[in-house]
Amino acid sequence: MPGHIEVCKFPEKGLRDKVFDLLNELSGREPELGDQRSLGPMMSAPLPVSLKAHMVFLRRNLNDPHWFRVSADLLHETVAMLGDLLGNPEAQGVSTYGGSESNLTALYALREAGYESVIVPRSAHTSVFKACRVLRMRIFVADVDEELRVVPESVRAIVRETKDNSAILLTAGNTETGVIDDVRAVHDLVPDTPILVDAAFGGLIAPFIRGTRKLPDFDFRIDSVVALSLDGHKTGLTPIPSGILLFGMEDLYNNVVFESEYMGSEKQLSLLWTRTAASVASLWASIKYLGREGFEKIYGECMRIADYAYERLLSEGFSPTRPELPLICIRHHELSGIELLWRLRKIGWYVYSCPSLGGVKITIMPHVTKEIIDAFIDDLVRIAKDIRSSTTLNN
Ligand code: 0PR
Repeated sequence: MPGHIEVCKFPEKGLRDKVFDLLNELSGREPELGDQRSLGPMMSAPLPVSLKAHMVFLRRNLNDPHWFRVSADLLHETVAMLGDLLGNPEAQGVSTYGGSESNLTALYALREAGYESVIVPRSAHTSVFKACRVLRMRIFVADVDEELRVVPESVRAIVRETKDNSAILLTAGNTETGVIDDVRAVHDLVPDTPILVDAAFGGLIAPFIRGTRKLPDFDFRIDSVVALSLDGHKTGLTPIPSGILLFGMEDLYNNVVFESEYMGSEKQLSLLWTRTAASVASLWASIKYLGREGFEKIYGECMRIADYAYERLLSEGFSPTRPELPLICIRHHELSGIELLWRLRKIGWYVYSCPSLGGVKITIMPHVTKEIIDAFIDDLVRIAKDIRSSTTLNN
């Protein structure tokens, strides 16, 4: 049984239909992404229409466009809609499992184009560091400010100092504070260096809340942005897996197009061979179902709740980061973030930390209501009081 350390033999006889009951029992024992108490991950429950699309296209191979023409068309339509949203209707793109595979694929395409190193802010997602390790690319780490946003001058200094042929990778919605790197400021300082944007979190939120608040630019409207990734399973309300990597330059895209002679004359896209079309069908369905109007409504509401959480946390004596996207790192000047985190986890709050700032991270995704936030902050305040009074007693 999962969760037990024991030798598990390959069964002699099948359990037949009993496996259905076993599955029900086992899956009831752990939380689901998008549960009420799931506040850490940048994930929510999928839209029913997206889940349906996922199930329907699960057994279609996106990497065999000869037989699965419809699936291939869904990819092209999804890429076109996202390119339109993000400033380049001509963008080409591939499906990925999610943010990590997008980062790996984008960096691979750049490495093949002759870029042997990459400059990344300290706040880039760990999958970027992992990808560079796999690809044996050198990493130069740029400084970030107190919100963990890249310091553009630090990037320029690295470009000037290094003799390497470097590219830059920036984040639109980083993992710990959710802020968007000022991609335009970096472009203005080093206009000839190509920029990849990891918009796994912000790609499908920022365009929909821009009307009501000022956000840094990060998309293809900036000349040196050559690739941009975003995730359906983070903010497109799809099941996992669902990532899209867009390329603004044909040469880079061609680096992830492969021959597949034995399967016919069609090309293979991206780093995997067999790939379920569920990933794109689910995102295609979410976009068609919601449209711009639907996304604006959903993420407008997430931001309203995030602003509410920010104000209430301030009034309760915490030091939250101001939410640029619906994500907050909560700190307290006297209390350890790690202790808060473990106490919250102990009572069932599925939260993560923001280790660079020593706090607890919450993401206000579409399943998170004001009532959930109030219940969470009530618990947080109680825990903080508890820790403080036990520290006073011990002294
Ligand atoms: N880029 C950024 C900015 C990310 O925050 C992440 C993951 C990735 C790339 C990697 O994406 P994939 O996980 O799709 O490869 N951020 C998620 C988060 O912090 C990771 C995650 C997801 C963690 C689900 C826990 C979890 O239950 O929410």
